[in-house]
Amino acid sequence: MAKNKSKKTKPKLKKSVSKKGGKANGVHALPKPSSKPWGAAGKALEGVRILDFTHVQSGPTCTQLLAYMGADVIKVERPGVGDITRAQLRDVKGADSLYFTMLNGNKRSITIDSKHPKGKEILDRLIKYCDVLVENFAPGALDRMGLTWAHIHELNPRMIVASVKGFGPGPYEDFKVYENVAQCAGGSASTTGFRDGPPLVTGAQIGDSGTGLHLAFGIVAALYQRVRTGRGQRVLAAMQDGVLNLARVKLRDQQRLQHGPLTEYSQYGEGIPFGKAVPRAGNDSGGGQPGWILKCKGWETDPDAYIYFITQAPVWEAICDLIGKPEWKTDPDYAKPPARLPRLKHIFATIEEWTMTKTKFEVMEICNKVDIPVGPILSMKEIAEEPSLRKTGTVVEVDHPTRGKYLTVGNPVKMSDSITEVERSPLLGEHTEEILTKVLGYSAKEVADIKTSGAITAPEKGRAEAA
Ligand code: CAO
Repeated sequence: MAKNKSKKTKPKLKKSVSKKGGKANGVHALPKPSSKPWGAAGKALEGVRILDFTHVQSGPTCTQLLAYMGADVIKVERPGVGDITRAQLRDVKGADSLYFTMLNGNKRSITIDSKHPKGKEILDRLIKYCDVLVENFAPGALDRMGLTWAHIHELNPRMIVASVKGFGPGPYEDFKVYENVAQCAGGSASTTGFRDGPPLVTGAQIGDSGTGLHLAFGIVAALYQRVRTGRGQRVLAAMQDGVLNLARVKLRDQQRLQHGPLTEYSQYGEGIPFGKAVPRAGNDSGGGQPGWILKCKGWETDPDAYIYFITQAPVWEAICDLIGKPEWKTDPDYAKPPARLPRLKHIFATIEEWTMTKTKFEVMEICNKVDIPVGPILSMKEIAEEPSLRKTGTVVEVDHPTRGKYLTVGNPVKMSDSITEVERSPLLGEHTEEILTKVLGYSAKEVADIKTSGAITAPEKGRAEAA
């Protein structure tokens, strides 16, 4: 699956809409179905050029996905420094961190000082060349660089300007935001954790990567709309909004609470009254099928020897047989879902007596044979070593010139006619000259002048070279 970075040259943009085989205007104006073999008709976003002004995690997640889909992503980084994550959580001395490499695959890197007059000129050329500018700077930073919407739209009315911000318009719009701030402000933290403990943040980066996903969706939709309108637009994904979208079942429960207790929450069965807001529900299932995390064989020494067990109503009888409680199939206290709700704690404790006699994989095997949905708690070590994830390209090993081999997450979306080939992340400024000459058409002499101007090199280096 992994592929070495190949030099990309300026792609010829094909007409997005053809009159052949459809109406002249609108979404039906499609070309005839391709007769090329599946996967040989180019990638989904081939020809789309992204000016990637993102850093840290949320924005880079978005642009990496677009790159996986075939877009040409040109990442602009500050000379000498680059994306701050290149040096954060470093595990190999002198090499780009995994934080950076795992979020910036399939991209090209150009260094530009966006506040340098020559740097601004290069950026203006890139704006004219690209289809989408993606950024996740602090509120106002893009404007302070002179890259206002008015400026961009005047240079390139077709350009889509896509931003991640912490909050949407309102009292907090000027605030800087990181992952956990968004998890807290988006309703996730207040509804995660155990009832008698403090709010918890989750390991899954729903604020950063989750919002990057939302933004990618917005960009693709804007590209599609542009086919009809011919003009770009601004796309905003606020991290608070993205987290809330992912936590929408809890807003559902907030409204249900006005009509009575949440009977599927285990606190109902325990006779603990509900307050005014949705409580933390531990490992209760978020849906209508009660579930809980149960110990499996080896739990005393292995922190991940657990399984998520769902007591889905249609397979209740199979569960009773498995755990040696066939009498529960007809017992009025257990036979029907509403009768079970006040007894969930006891039910799961009983199921756990059975799961503790098996490994999580044995439980998975036995339960799935009779259609009982269960989820083994997989450690990251197990996931990294899982052959099926390697086979599908979800976990990919890539080679990097300074850090060597590393694992990354490939495209989680699999498409039958757009096959992702995962490439390593670029070194800082690796493609600066290539982009200046082949993409923007600067001559060798102009590139030499740009180099000494300090617009693409770190200040000290620029001065030294100029001297
Ligand atoms: N050349 C010159 N200057 C550059 C540059 C370049 N190529 N790239 C960035 N800069 C400058 C910016 O212009 C900005 O300068 P000013 O403050 O003078 O305008 C400066 O670098 C810092 O940018 P920033 O404020 O965005 O960065 P920060 O580290 O202070 O804040 C973050 C980081 C993430 C909190 C903030 O960018 C933010 O809130 N972003 C939006 C929400 C978001 O995406 N959060 C998720 C981050 S992942 O956890």
